[in-house]
Amino acid sequence: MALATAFPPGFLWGAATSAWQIEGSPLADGAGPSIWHRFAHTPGRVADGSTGDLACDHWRRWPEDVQWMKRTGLTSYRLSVSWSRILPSGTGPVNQAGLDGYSRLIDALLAAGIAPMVTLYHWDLPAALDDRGGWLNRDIESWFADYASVLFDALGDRVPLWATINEPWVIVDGGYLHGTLAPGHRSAFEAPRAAHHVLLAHGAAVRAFRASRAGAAGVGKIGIVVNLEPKDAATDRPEDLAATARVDAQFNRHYLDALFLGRYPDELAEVYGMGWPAFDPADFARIGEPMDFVGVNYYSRGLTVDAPDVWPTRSKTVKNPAASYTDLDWEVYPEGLTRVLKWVRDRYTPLPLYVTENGCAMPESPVLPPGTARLEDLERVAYLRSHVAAVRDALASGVDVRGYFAWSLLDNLEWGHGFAKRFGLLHVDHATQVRTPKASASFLRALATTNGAAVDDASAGTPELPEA
Ligand code: IFM
Repeated sequence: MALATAFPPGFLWGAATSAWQIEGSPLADGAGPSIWHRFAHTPGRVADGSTGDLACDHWRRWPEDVQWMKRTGLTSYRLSVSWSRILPSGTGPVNQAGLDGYSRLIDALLAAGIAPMVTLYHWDLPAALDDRGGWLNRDIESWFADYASVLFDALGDRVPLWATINEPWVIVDGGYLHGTLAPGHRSAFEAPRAAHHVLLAHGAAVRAFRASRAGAAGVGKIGIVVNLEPKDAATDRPEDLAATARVDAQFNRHYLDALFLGRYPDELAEVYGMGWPAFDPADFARIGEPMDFVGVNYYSRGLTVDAPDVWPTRSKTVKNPAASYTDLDWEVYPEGLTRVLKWVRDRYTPLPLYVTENGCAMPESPVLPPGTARLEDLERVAYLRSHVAAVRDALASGVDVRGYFAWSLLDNLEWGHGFAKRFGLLHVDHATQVRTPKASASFLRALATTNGAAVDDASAGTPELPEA
């Protein structure tokens, strides 16, 4: 007898990845270097000295990886395209070999019954554009729209879901405010300008989509992906409440307020001080170009206290002694996912939402004992189960959620942390490139094959994956 499910028909069960984190071969087939190629080759920038030169070797092993997706039962797969594979200099001539690589992958996904969601930008800006100012140059609004148009023209007939930008907060906070991610700048003057240009570029890509053949014909949908995290004050001291409002503005509201309310939160002037510019009010109409869905990446929450010495938000996250934490020291807090989904609906928009990333890094060995057929990552299964239940709670309160994507298909390059932090449904031995399924892959398969009913089935995740 089929189990009852609370998930609507057609709900997508997927996994997500990004180009730089898995592809490897960054300069193959005519590609130009990206800022991540440069950054990772700069000594001291990536914790364990890892580069994307091999990563998960997905650029060459994609047929095998599609087989793994099939075995995992995915109904959708979220990938990103590397801009400098398509336009090696960021603008100008198209590199057909790069385009062909993604085109083949999309055909293989469709043949396997897996709907692709394609992200246009997941942090790997062409290095040539960084040389022209990168996200600090307002011309990036048209550079990005031109790049997006190449993809819409080439792939638009086959891609049902497009995401313009992945996680604007990370692009800005890591890349331009704290310098922990490429291109590694640290400036309260640059960060708000980079953020504004990211948002303008998003709006321009949405307009380019509507003007494209596929977009004009109503083929495919387009949205943005934001990372959200409830910020909760650790106490009710007025200082902690004010600090929480500042960091909530800087993390959560900065981008969605601009996209849906046509303004920036007041607290940002306080956070960025002298760095905060006067923006042209007319820009908000360009930013707020109507889109079709919002993607929400959710991992954790931030329990917040006032911290006068912490630049520039004067706030910091503290530990919850009652909670468990992942290998990245992120609090496991599933109810936060229900909260952010409801919050987006209540504060911003009734548009369909997708959980475009959710998952956890857990301490797992880089090398498995010989003969290991499967890794029993039961903590990850518990994490995914509780978060899928949180999505069900959001659905029960009327939020229009259309899909859930686990981060990530493969153990991959976790940016500045290198290979040390493992998020995969499949274990990857980075010396041999052997993929070994984890129990979480079986759990995702159970979710996909029961349309979510397996969330209540304690044995889901036990069976081995079937052969392809
Ligand atoms: O690995 C990242 C991904 O690239 C973007 N979202 C968060 C993930 C885990 O840190």
